[in-house]
Amino acid sequence: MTLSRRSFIIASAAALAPLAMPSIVRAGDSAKGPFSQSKLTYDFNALEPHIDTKTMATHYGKHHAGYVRGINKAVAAHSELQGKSLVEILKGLDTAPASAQRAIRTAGGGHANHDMFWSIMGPNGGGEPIGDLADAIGSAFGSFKDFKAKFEKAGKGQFGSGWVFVTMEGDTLNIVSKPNQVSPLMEGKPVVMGNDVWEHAYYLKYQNRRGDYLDAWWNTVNWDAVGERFARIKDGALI
Ligand code: MN3
Repeated sequence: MTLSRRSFIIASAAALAPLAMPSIVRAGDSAKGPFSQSKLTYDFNALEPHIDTKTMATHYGKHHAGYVRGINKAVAAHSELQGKSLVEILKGLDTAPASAQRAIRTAGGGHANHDMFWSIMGPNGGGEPIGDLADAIGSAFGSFKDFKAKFEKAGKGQFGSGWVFVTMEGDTLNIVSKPNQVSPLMEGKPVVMGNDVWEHAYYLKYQNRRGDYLDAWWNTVNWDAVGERFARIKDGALI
């Protein structure tokens, strides 16, 4: 085998590796810290057919990894941010050094939003919430069906890139959409759950049909994981 042929095979194997990875995925090249991607607890193909494998691999491995690099770079360049948690950094956006605010708003928000997003999905998703979370959804929105309709409407109505979130405001759940990578944590509001409505989250499979993606996405939601977040938020955690 020639050297170039051998190099080609090695390069090809490396290019395919993300798709063939086992359930625990390494955090990419964000090892310099302080922040790193939470490891996925499922394979890139685990959310098929609702979210396709290639979208998952690119979204986790490229988009999210880029946000982590961006916030780590901002922390390295600003001693005022060092030693703080991501939530503290996001909450302190308005008082952060002016030269760091753009990175916090985009990369910092992007890291928090995506870590939340991966954590509330899974291969056995779908169905309905139970217990306290179901009760809170009922009191805030009337019914689970009404909640879903309102969430999808907010996701569809977000012009351009952004997110739709369920936040906790006082004792009540609320649905808000935000542009780009803005996080409700920047206003001190905890995020119970959320869906990414950037085109990179769905375009390969759904093209311009954001509504179809929003509708299919419910099949990926791990309500146990959302319920755990809700319980932690009720206990006072800002996540
Ligand atoms: Mn995204």
